Amino acid sequence: FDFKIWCIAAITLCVYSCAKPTPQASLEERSLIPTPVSVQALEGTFQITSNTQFYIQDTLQKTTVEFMDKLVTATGFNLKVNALPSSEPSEGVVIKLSDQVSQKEGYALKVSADKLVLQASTPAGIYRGLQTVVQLLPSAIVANEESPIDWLIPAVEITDYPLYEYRAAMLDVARHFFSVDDVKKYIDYIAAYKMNNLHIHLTDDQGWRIEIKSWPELTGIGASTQVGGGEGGFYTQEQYTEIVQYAAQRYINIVPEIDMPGHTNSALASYPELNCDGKATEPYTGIEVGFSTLCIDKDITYEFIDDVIRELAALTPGEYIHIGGDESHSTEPEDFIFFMEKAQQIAKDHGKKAIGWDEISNAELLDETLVQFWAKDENAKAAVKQGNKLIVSKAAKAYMDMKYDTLTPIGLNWAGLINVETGYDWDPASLVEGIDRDDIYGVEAPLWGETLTSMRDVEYLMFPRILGYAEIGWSQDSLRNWDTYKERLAKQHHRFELMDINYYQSKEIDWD
Ligand code: TNX
Repeated sequence: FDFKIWCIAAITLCVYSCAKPTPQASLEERSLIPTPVSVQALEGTFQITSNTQFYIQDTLQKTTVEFMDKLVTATGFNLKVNALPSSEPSEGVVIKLSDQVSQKEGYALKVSADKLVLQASTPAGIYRGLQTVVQLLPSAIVANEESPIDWLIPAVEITDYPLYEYRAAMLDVARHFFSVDDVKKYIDYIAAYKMNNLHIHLTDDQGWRIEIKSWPELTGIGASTQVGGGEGGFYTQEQYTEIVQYAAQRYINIVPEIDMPGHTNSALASYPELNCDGKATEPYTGIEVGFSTLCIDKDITYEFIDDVIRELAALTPGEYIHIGGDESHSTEPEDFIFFMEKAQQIAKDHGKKAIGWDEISNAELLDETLVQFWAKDENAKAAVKQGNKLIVSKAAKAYMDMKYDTLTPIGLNWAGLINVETGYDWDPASLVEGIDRDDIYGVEAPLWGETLTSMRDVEYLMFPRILGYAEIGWSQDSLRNWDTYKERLAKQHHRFELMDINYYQSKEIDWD
């Protein structure tokens, strides 16, 4: 009799467990971009079900809310978030701060069959780690709707931290204006790949895009045009603050740029007194550069930039304000130097450090000024010689507005064509002789907007190259390799499609 019961029990057990094995996922089915410092595959698979318990440290509720929302939307599960108990639970998802991770944005992730533990020493590190968790989940996690699939995460142990402190993209909202919602979308895109700064090019010849209360015509007149003659637009100070806050929730800092003394026609058209001849210029809707300059000899010029930087600094929590300095072909060289030295000091007076395009290293740099290397090796070297650090954005490698190939319908080609491989396969620390990793603060991929009239256009030039720039900034150079990157990138297109991203389907990639 006992034997019979034992048999029945054994058979029942077997029927249940053999007929319904826990589904498995393997790490090969997923792809991580940027590639982490260390990834160790483990046995087993973690499954998120409607019963999975989430234990999240109190102070991390805000950091994890976007992730939890995504998870609830995609799984359709009514997931529960619990406080983190003092003795760590033996199963479920645990997200907590811990001093076991030392790097500021680093994180440690351990996934086993029963448990997922994500830890970091800062909320930013947790946020970066969550982007890895999203990539370890099935692609359907990024969809804005429920999918009835098994939510599997392959068991793995990951330690990770960034190579460069500053990893950024730039959006030019001056040549064509982009709305607050568009900018938020752009922020979401770069946040997914662990970038931590968004540089917004707020002013140029064709448009002034930020409200400055002490100089209202900047937006009254200066904002009313764009390339091709459209109606332009600008952000009110409240809207700018909304962008800053949206970015901050994703641990992204905003670097606002007021480009000067060139690229200033929109200001010169708004206020006659800023012109040396006292006459306002006409609004400009073409795409030439180098024809405009603030009047270097007038006191009012410095009152103007003092007001602009004061108001902008008050709205900007980050350490940096970008003061431009590129292509000032209508400014005398000595005037340019005089002006850029003053502009750095004005930024400093308002508690900010300056960033300037590489021409700025012709001037005497303040110790904390960063130089954005886009054009000339000599300028980059001159900056390093002065002891200043670089943001590397070399146009021929990192300009997302360059066409991929001759058939690309939008974009420019003055710095050459940048296909996916060219955009990925370079090292910022070996571009210029004598410039090493220690001279480099970070990497930025600018997207200039002369030819971009919609978010579809933005997406087309951004995807997939942005993933490569994110990896260049984050991943150890010794772990980067075009052949393996290409395979990882090939797996990402399902996500682009689920998000309705208008990506460039490069023939260089065997899209899975
Ligand atoms: C050069 S890059 C510029 C921009 C243009 C861009 C187009 C830089 C600092 N200046 O004014 O928009 O080329 O690629």
